[in-house]
Formats: sequence, structure tokens, C-alpha cells
Amino acid sequence: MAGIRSTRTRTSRVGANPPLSGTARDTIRGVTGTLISVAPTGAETPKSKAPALPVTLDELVATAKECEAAGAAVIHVHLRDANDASSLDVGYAKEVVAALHEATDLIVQLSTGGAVTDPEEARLAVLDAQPDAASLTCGTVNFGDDVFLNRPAFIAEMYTRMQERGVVPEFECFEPGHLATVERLVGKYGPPYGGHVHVDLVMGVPGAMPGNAGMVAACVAILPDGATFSATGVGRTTLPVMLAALAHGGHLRVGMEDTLTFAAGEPVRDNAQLVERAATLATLAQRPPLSPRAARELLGI
Ligand code: KMH
Ligand code: ZN
Repeated sequence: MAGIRSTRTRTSRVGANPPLSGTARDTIRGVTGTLISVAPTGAETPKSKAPALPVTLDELVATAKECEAAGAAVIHVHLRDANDASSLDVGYAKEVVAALHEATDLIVQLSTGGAVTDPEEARLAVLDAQPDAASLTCGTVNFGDDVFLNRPAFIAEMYTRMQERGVVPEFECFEPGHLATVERLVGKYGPPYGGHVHVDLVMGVPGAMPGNAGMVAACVAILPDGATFSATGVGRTTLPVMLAALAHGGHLRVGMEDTLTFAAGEPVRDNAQLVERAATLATLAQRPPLSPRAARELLGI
């Protein structure tokens, strides 16, 4: 079933876009390539616990360059303030978007999730920074000892503002039920900006859906028609989720937002190490990393 679905998806994407010429990374666009997103920072881990975490503008730019060289096409950005706390400051977000565009070809995707404590208005205002793309969490979810609140009306407001502002959403699903919300949003408000639905399965968050091969298969079975998906597994679910996503024709998100341990007892060196591993596995699966240019084509950016 999953194979049938991914074949259908590929056919519709290839039919919708003219073929690309260019580098080897470009020639496999939409058919056999893998979109690799890096989520280098997140909102939860303090710099003191993971010194390699990029939290300043200079650290973010350096990380972005290294991860692009290693095979990433998208960077999912959380901002930190001078005290290492989650920040949704629009002025700073604009500065970060410009700096990342200046230094790399990466698709810049700002987090609208922020931290569980961030208020709705500040999360919506992130779109004013005019990123290429932004995350859109599709439902409320238990999040460790906390609750990550995403009310239906808030999700709808975020989605329609993205349509108005020309920001491509990545539909973040922490639970299978969130996939039903993706269908409902598209059914009620029309297609997203860019015209293509790309879902990110965030798996293995304590209190949310587990990260394992069976869960990936279950989610793939209920993806909206024509959608593509990425998956990321938090903590020790990273590898099973990555391997299962590749097996199902999916794409990958990796990074220190989700994973701080590279192997048992071995802390992650830096974000590029996680991108390198994803790129190696994707290449072994005969679906090497998509270039940022090919990723733009895939996502409608
Ligand atoms: N930090 C989580 C509460 C997103 O970036 O959009 C939310 C999150 C999702 O990371
Ligand atoms: Zn995030």
C-alpha cells in the first residue's frame, strides 16, 4: 500500500514540474532523491547541556554551511535570546533569515512552534519575518511533562496566514490524528502556498506517538493523497525511524533539536555529523540527498 502511494505521489510531482537539468543531486528530484532537513537547535536543550548546539547567529550560520555541505536542503530554525531562552522576536528572525540566505542556498524554515510556553500571538508573528517555509503543528500533544497546545482555531489561523503571506507550511504531526487535521485544513481552506502538501512525522516525543517502523507504516497508510513526508525520531528512536522512512520512500529530518546521542554513550559531535549519517543512509538506499534547488522544486518554493 505504501509503495503504491509513493509511486502515485512521484508521478503527480513529476508531471507537475518540468524536468531539471544540472548537477547529479538535481537529476533525481522527486523520483529517487531524499530531502534532508536539519533541525539544529530546538527550544528545549540548554547550551550548557550540549555545547555544540548552535544558539547565536554566527553559530547558526556556521552550522547551516556545514550541514548544506553534508547534504541538507532545509534548515528548521529555532531562535534563542541572549539568555539561551526560546525567542520569537520578529526583528531577529528577519536578521537570521537574511543571514542564512546570504550564506547558503538552504530553504529557511522558521519554527512557529517555539517552546511550549510561547504565546499564540508571538508564534503567529513569526510569519512576518517572511521565511521560505514554516512549521505548522497540526494538533495538541503531550510533550514530556508539558502540553504543546495547538487549538483548532489557532491552527486554522496559522494555515490561512501562511497562504496569505506566501509561506510554505511543513505540516508537523506528533500523533497519527494530526494527519486528519492536515486533510481537514486542505479540504476546508484549499491547498497550501506552493500547492504541495509535505508532512513531517515527529516521532518518539515522550507522551506522543512512538518512533518505530510499525508507526511509520501506520502513518504512511493514512497520508493525504499526493502528500510527501519526512520523519524524525527523537532520541533513541532516530535510527529506526530514519530507516523505516527511507524504506517507505520518505524523506528525513535530523538534528540536535531531536537527537543528542550519536550512539550508545557517544554524544553527537555536531549537527553536520547527523546530516552526514542521514546522507550516507539515503545514498545506500539509492536515494541520495536532494540539492536545495531540487528541494525547492519538490516543495513548491
Ligand atoms: N519545541 C516544541 C514545543 C516546531 O518547531 O514547530 C515545538 C516544536 C515544533 O519544536
Ligand atoms: Zn522545532
